[in-house]
Amino acid sequence: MKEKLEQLSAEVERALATAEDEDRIVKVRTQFLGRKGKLALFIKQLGTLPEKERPIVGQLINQTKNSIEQQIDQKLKTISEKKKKEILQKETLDITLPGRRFSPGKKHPITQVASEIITIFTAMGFQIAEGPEVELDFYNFEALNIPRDHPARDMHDTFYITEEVLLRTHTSPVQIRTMEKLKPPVSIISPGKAYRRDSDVSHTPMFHQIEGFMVGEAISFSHLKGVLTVFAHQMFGENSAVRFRPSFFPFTEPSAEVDIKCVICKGEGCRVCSGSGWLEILGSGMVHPAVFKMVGYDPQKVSGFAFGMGIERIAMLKYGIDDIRLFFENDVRFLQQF
Ligand code: 2NM
Repeated sequence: MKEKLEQLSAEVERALATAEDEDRIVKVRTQFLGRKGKLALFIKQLGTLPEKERPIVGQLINQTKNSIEQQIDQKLKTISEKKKKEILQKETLDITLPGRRFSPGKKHPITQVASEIITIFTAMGFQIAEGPEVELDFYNFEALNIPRDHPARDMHDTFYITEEVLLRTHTSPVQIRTMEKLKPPVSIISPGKAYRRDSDVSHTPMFHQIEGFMVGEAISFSHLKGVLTVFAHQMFGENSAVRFRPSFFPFTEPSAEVDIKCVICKGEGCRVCSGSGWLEILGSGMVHPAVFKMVGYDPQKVSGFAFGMGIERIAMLKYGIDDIRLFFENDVRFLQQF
């Protein structure tokens, strides 16, 4: 009996030697220690032994049982430690490796230039006004002294929705709406989108504008020159020469366009400035008395200047960009440069 129990112990040892995972070891346990296992057969035989031998053999069986249990526990422990080691090895994190690069987004160049322009004017005391992009013919044209037969009202320039409703072709209607609401003195800029049926290297059907006006009791052309010269210098550098060239707009009289010395050729004359040595940056003028009458201002009492510029155009001149469509393609290789 004792020999057989020792054989059983040895058998367990051999079975465990080839068992490499927990499932197999659990099977070994059932095989030897289970209710119908090999050790159970010994316990069953206990009853057939002479009464004197029973306690001794019983003890022997118990010892064998304990030894088998120990062997199995030991093996389980070894396997679980081996597994843990493998997991640690596999999940090793090399904290000396460089991190994943991520590039933070940035503002669109048009937004950046718009903010710059807005900052320059708000620093000079201008307030910001906004208004609808879908406008009435009255605010977009009529109130601005643009007569029915003016070419700017041509179907080729304006997106009409109905006969009286259209997409604003400039942000001037915001100025009209503001003058209707506020009494002078008032100085406002109106940044926003404008729409024209036009498309080439320097025109897109939607573009951005900033217009502005300053109206009060004795606002003169000198104020216009002073404010717009400050703007040109802050936008393009204190050294950029500025000139005021006579022009025409239905809503201003007199009117002037503002040029700066060509940023490309410094005035020598090149392809960008068409050989003139100058670049137009904005339009301006003294608000027409007819416009004041439209908004209920007395042209005998108040005067003022107004101006308007395309943000894309300013951005193109500032950064030397020759195709306006680049601003609308949203190619990150272009956008990342600003
Ligand atoms: C320009 C040029 C000249 C302008 C005039 C007005 C208003 F409403 F006050 F009469 N707003 N903007 C104006 C004047 C716009 O853009 C080239």
